Amino acid sequence: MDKIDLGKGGEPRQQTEDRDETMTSAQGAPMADDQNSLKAGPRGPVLLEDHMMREKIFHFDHERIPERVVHARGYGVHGHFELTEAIPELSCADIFQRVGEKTPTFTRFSTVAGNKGSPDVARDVRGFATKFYTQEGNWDLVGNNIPVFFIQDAIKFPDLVHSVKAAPDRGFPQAQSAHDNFWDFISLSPEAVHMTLWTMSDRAIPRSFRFMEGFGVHTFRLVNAKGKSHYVKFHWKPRQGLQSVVWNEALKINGADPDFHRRDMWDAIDAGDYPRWDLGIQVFDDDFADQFEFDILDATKLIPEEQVPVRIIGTLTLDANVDNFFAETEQVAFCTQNIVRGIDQTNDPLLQGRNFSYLDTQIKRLGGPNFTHIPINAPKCPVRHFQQDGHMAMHNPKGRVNYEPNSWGAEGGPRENPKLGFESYPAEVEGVKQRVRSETFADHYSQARQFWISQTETEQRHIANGYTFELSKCQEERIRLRMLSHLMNVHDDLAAMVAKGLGVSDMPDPATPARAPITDLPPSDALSILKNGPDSFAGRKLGLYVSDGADAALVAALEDSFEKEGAMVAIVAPHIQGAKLSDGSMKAADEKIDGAPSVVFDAVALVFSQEEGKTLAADKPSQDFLSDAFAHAKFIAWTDAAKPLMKQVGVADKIDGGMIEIDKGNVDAFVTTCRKLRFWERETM
Ligand code: HDE
Repeated sequence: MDKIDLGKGGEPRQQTEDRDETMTSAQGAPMADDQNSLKAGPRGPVLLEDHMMREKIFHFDHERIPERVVHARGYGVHGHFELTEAIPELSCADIFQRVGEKTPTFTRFSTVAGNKGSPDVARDVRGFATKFYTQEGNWDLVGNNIPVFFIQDAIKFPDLVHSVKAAPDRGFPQAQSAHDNFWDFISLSPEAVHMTLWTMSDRAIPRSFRFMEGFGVHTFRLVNAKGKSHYVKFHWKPRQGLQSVVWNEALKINGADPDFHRRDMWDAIDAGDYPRWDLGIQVFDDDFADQFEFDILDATKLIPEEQVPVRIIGTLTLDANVDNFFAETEQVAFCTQNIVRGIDQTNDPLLQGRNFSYLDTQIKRLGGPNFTHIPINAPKCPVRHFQQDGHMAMHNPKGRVNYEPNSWGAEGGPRENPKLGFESYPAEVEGVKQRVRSETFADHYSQARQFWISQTETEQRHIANGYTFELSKCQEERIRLRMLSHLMNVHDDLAAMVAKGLGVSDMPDPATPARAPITDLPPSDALSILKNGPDSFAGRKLGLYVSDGADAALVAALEDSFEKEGAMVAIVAPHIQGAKLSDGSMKAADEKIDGAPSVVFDAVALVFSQEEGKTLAADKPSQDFLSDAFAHAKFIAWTDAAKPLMKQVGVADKIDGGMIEIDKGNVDAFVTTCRKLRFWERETM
């Protein structure tokens, strides 16, 4: 049993059993009644004297902190990083020295534009920020799921963000870029065109956080113990493979389950299916930087993996959900300036601006300079310095010495350590002070074209549809045409597809490039999702729709095979109580059909009895379940009893390679079929 330490002048007093469970005020005073305020008579006015009520309501009034100005909606999880290849020749960072060593981490995934309560599957960039609690201090890799950015100079960030977020007069649109202000800004900022190829692609509507890549975006430095520097780009490669949803599906998921991504992460970790990413580095030197077609300091460009291969040096495993969303996910404060010895900054003007912004915004958001005392932000290595006081100071050193140099010997506190301490790489700097954009940042289209030609036809179609959808939400023709004039510089096919989608027959003149000619670069497979999809159904979810009287052996075989594959199976039934199967057993349902549209599953199976099959054919949610699964190119397993429903939604005479008639004998074949992402051929049939 805990003792209450009364501190100086008091003997610790034994707690009583009663006291252990007793609710108290914030001052520790036991509460007798938390249901009624203090009144003058049963029907009289509430007394100002009621300190219990006032304290409780005062605290509630102050429960909220400002949401992040961008990346407000996020989801954090704990994990660890394990080094698989030491790189002392490249970096003296402690985390990169000992193979097999595990470093604790906290990762927060996020959307960018939407408010804290916005839906998860908005078309947007995803943040992928990881705090490594290394033995030599916290290192934050604050990345995105897209390797390039919209702008080249941090001074444009407030404009970019204002343009994408709700318009200041009307306070909408929320969590989307499909509107005039965004495309007005983009079409006036050609440097952003490359990034929009990515955001119009399915990368911006990931199936879940587990199936997306992460990128540090900027070029950083690795510095070894001898002070030698190499440039580096950081990559996260998901062991789960890459996977996205389709746009019509995303729109419906947002209605069916606005928490789709966070629920997916929570469920996977809760079930022990821990997602993993390999940490890759692209390392290069000044010689490469000098001969590379683009400026390595320009964050609107990437370095193709064919030019500098990604070397895997470790693995991130996310293995624990948070205990308290506010304390951990909301209060975590990432910052690009949190780097450790062996890792350093470069002159990328976007990165330099970020280094100012993150610390600045944390002070406002978390209320003062002591947010490093909050457990989620506190380093797990010793922290010793002379910073003191301020709001909510939690670490208050004892003793009289709070400055240095000092001559107090051992009681004089911490000292600098030139052997261990952080040293900035002594890069040479010279130049005339001027407000300019480097000429070397001027090619805005070549890598956009490279991205386009690296996609499969299916992906190209989705990108063109993405632009068409978004630009169709722009009411100003001048904005639609201006954007089209940029797409003409990217690729004729893309421009033609979007023009057709918009109904534009009179093409505008192509935009005048800041630098010509636009170069034809070779395709890069790493840029495609479909060329890097998973090779199993593991981690994905089958929606197994069963009715009363459904073949119990078939239901069991499906559950068994999908679980062996490492997949999840959700039982959907007409009633939440479940379905009585052919053998008389009761199969409990995870979801009632109305609450589990097929958009929340990766593949579906329809296992009905003949009689129920006829009834369900007339049921609207059942019709939507099948017709959406079909429209979203999903794999569908069906039995003869599902025929009336198939006829009803008009797919009975469209049976294709993605629709498998199943019985107990070919369940494994259905699993194998589902390993592919979708039956994409259906989209063009
Ligand atoms: Fe951020 N960004 N950003 N950003 N960013 C923030 O910091 C900013 C940029 C990214 O889960 C803010 O604590 C500027 C690129 C992530 O808590 C803010 C510029 C990349 C997160 C900020 C950029 C990112 C943020 C808002 C242009 C990918 C969420 C709240 C120079 C490499 C971290 C906060 C989390 C958050 C500023 C551009 C990633 C305002 C000025 C490029 C993942 O400080």
